[in-house]
Amino acid sequence: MAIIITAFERSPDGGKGLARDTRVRWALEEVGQPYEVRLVSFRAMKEAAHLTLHPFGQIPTYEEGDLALFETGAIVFHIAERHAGLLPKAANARARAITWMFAALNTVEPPILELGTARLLESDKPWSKERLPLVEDRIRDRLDQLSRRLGDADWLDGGFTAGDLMMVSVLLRLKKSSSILDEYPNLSAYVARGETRPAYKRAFDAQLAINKPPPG
Ligand SMILES: N[C@@H](CCC(=O)N[C@@H](CS)C(=O)NCC(=O)O)C(=O)O
Repeated sequence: MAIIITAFERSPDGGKGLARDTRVRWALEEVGQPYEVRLVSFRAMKEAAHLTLHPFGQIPTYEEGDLALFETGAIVFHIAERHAGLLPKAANARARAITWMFAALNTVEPPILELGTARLLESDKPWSKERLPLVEDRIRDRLDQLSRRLGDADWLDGGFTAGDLMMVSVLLRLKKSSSILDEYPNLSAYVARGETRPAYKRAFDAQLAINKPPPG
């Protein structure tokens, strides 16, 4: 059954791979599943047809036959459950990999997203300059802990899993927007390891092909 995902017709990041369809593409590439992409404009995302797929009017969505999903955590988990390659077979290792997916989305991503909000939406506020270092320190708190846990391992728990896919995806936003990640050489190397995976490269190139600015 054909898999169809949605992505921005024109991503605000101009193809840096930060739009969340990239992590879904990456998961599909890791498990070798072909997929189609339906591009949506910002306006179409808020219209009824898209809202039936995604109640919050966002991308990405995932359709497969009569199944429609939203939320990248749920989508990547679904892909990982259905196809070999992203979750270990052993029950406990599998549960731990899923735990890392949640940790990426619920514990590490929020302070990173907060930095974007602080910079983009609050920079004109009189308190913005004072608040920014606090927001950055909340990211450091999480990265200190993550860095300690990763240590000198390649991946968070044995071999590469959907937990790493999600964690690397989350950290990539930081790499492309701040120098904080550079303070953690093992996390920088971890992200670079993710980026060099052939499946990530294919996912990145596919989204770039849509968003590349026209020459000249
Ligand atoms: N928690 C959601 C977040 C989805 C999300 O924020 N999507 C962004 C693109 S990466 C979006 O559609 N932004 C446009 C909007 O919210 O209007 C997920 O992980 O899928």
